Amino acid sequence: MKYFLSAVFFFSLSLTYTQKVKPVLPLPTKEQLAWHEKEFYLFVHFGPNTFTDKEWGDGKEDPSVFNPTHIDCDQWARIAKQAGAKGIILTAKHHDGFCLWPSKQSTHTVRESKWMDGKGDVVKMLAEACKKNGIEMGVYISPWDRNHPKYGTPEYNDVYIASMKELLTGYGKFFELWWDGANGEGPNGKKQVYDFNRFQDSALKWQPQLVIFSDIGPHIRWCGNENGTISNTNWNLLDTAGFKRGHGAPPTDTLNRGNVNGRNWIPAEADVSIRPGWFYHAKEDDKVKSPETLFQLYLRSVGNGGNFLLNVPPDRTGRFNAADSAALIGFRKIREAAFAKDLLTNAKISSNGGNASALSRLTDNHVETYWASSRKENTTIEFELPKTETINTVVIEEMISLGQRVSDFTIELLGDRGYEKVFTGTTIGRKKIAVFPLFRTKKIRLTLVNAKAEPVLRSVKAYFSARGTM
Ligand code: FUL
Repeated sequence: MKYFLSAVFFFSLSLTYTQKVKPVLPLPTKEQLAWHEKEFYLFVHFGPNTFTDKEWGDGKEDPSVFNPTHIDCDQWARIAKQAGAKGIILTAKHHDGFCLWPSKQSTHTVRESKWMDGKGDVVKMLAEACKKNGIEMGVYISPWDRNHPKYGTPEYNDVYIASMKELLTGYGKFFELWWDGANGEGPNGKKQVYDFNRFQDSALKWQPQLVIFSDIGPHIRWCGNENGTISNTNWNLLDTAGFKRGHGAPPTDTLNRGNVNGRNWIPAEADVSIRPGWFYHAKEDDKVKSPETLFQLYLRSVGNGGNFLLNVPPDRTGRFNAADSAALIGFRKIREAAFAKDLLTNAKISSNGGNASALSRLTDNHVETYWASSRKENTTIEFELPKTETINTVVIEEMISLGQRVSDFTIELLGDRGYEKVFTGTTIGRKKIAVFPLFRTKKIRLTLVNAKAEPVLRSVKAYFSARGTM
């Protein structure tokens, strides 16, 4: 009998667990889903510019300028880990063409520098440090190369692919490959016609799990600005037919919001530097963003359903500067305090959207479980807290493995004069962090006003955080 009952229990569990839901296309790949879960990771701009005080080197710099005195990639990875970042994307090659590894395709590399008598390899050092600290690594390989003599000729495409091959086959797995759209002139005064299709096919042949970033994907899109902010309305979908990288890309506003009925799943990544510049400049030591500013950027990137790529440039010693490290740790502390205690854990939940027995899936803290509404419009979900609480933050997640659906929602809180609307939102997607003025309440009503199909939510959480809105 006992076994029978537990069998019934598990059968009904799996029924609610696997509510039959028709996916809304397009869907993310499993690599994209894994990328969404990363939320926040670091960018590291490092190279000759660090030593010449430039943002864009011209490729004519003497390689011996690259000479960090105390390089410590383990410190980068350790601080990244302590800050809660899930990985580091390194400028293996920036526009100056200087390779941070001893590439056979170039004579402008660490090998030609005085650093470690030309025997150093920053890519290798960082790959080992990331592995040791349990975070992942990605590479930015600038297609624009202001040093390579072949730039501007068809052969440069072969050179680019050969350099990619060295990186993608020599240093273990990377999680992301980063391409910007810059296409300026090379040392011969010529512009290159990049063979991006061949670049892409080759990269995926060597590392099929890679997600590739550029302004139009194929896997991850630029969010259209370098301020680290994504629009409140953010579809993970984009139409790319007829568009090109760089100048031929869709308007930045479209990149920021995505296309509601876009044909491809290409979510937004928000890149920004912790300082005004991408590379280290001593004169910017007092311009490092504060932990509070970083948190506000997190709310406007991850909190609008995208990922947050935060650049932290090592200084001339080859270490993160103390000011940057302190800001990163402060940022972590604010996040921890803001999301310390989910006040919905023991809430009573009801809805007009059916499937009452599965509603607890919304607060069960399991990433694979979800609740699907039976109605396309005006689903209301009410959460009754065990006692009156002060709250100012609600975090909602859609089950994006089944497609992105919700286009309009509201949050109301029960006060002395009945329900009061505290937040009007549009899309949810991977995550929406809704922040509003402090409010004492015992009941929260979430209304999914409109959606492309019956909404499917992964979770709803509520918090009190002593932080204001931007
Ligand atoms: C841009 C580059 O031109 C900047 O120098 C920087 O690397 C930024 C992240 O991407 O395309």
